Amino acid sequence: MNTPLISAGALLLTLSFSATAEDMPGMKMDGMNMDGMAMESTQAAPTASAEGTIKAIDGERHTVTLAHGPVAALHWPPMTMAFKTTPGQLDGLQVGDKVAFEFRNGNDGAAIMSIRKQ
Ligand SMILES: [Cu+2]
Repeated sequence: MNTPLISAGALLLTLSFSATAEDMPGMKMDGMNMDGMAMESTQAAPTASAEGTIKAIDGERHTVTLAHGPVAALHWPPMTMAFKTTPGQLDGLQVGDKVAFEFRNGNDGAAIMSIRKQ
């Protein structure tokens, strides 16, 4: 009679992992090359969230420039700055959109973890 419970638990774990992977479309899990190491340092940085307005989108460099409000978690004042993105994160978004987003501020810059239109 325990089997259904165990299966449900395993399913929940699987779903959790799937959700995490979807949040980070470009994430490679091998961690053995330079990209993997860079990702790892970014991943270790704390996640912060903020709201802002899209000022520019650079499809070649995969960055989005956001005029964002204060970020209390990082003691940041409001400012305009570029964030790294992964392919697909900006689908459906355009300059002028007001957005809410989460990012990690790693050693090599700030990277968007998730972003959505408000
Ligand atoms: Cu900033």
